[in-house]
Amino acid sequence: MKARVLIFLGAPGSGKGTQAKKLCEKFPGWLHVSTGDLFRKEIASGSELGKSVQEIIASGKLVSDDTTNQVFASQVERLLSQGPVKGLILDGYPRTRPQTQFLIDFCRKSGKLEDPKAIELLVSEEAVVERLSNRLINPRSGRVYHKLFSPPRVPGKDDEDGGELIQRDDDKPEVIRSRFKLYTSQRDGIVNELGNDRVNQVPGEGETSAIAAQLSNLL
Ligand code: G5P
Ligand code: MG
Repeated sequence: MKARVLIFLGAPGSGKGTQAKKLCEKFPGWLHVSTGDLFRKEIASGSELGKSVQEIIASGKLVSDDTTNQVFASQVERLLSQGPVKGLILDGYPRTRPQTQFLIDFCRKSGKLEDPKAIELLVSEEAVVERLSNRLINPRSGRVYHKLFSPPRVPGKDDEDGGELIQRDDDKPEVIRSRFKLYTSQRDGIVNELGNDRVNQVPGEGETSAIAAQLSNLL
C-alpha cells in the first residue's frame, strides 16, 4: 500500500511542528518531515549547506526551491528505504508553487506515495507574534516549548536530554511579521496547485489538545 502524504500548511507559529510531533507520536508508522528542522540541523553541524542557508533563515527569507527540493527528496528517500511507512506529515514544505509542483511529481514518480493532501492551520498574525516571541526550542531535536503555555520542567532546559533550550534567530518580532507576510503571499499558489478540494482548513487557535483531536480525526 502507498504511504499517505499530508501537508501541514500554515503561517509560521500556526502550530505545524507542535501538532506534527504529537500526531507522529500517537500514530505508529507516521513520520514527520520538517525542512526547517533539517536546515537547522545542517546549520548546527557547520556543514557547507548549513553555512549557505544560515543568513537566509535568520532573516526570514526562503531558501531556494532547488536546494529545498533536494533536501526534502533525499530525506524522504532515506525514510522510505528504512522500512514501511504509513504516512508522512510534511511541515513547512512545500512553501512555494514550484515546490508544490515538484512534490506532486515526486510522489507520482516514487510509486510509494499517494498524491498529497493538506490541512491548513488558521491563525491570526497577532497570535503568531505572541507565540513565537515566547517559543523556545531544543536545537538538537527540534522539540518546541512555549515559555507560558508549554514550559519545560526546568526553565531553559529540555525535558528529554536536559540540554540548553534556545530562541530561534528568526523569532524576532520584525522577522516574524515578514515571515507571516511571505506565507500569505505564497499560500494561494500552493493551494491552487494542489486543488482546493485537497485542502482542509482547521482553526489553529485554542487548546493544543483540542486541535490535536481534530487533526487526528482528519488523519
Ligand atoms: P520552519 O522551521 O518551517 P515556519 O516559519 O514555517 O518555520 P515555525 O515558526 O516553525 O514555522 P510552526 O511549526 O507552525 O512555526 O509552530 P510551532 O513551533 O509548532 O508553534 C509555535 C509556538 O506556538 C510554540 O511556542 C508552541 O509551543 C506554541 N503553540 C503551538 N500550538 C499551540 C496552540 O495550539 N496553542 C497555543 N497557545 N500555543 C501553541 O522554517 C524556518 C525557515 O527555514 C527555511 C525558511 O528560511 C524558513 O523561514 N525553510 C524553507 N525555505 C524555503 N522552502 C521551504 N520549504 C522551507 N522550509 C524551511
Ligand atoms: Mg516549525
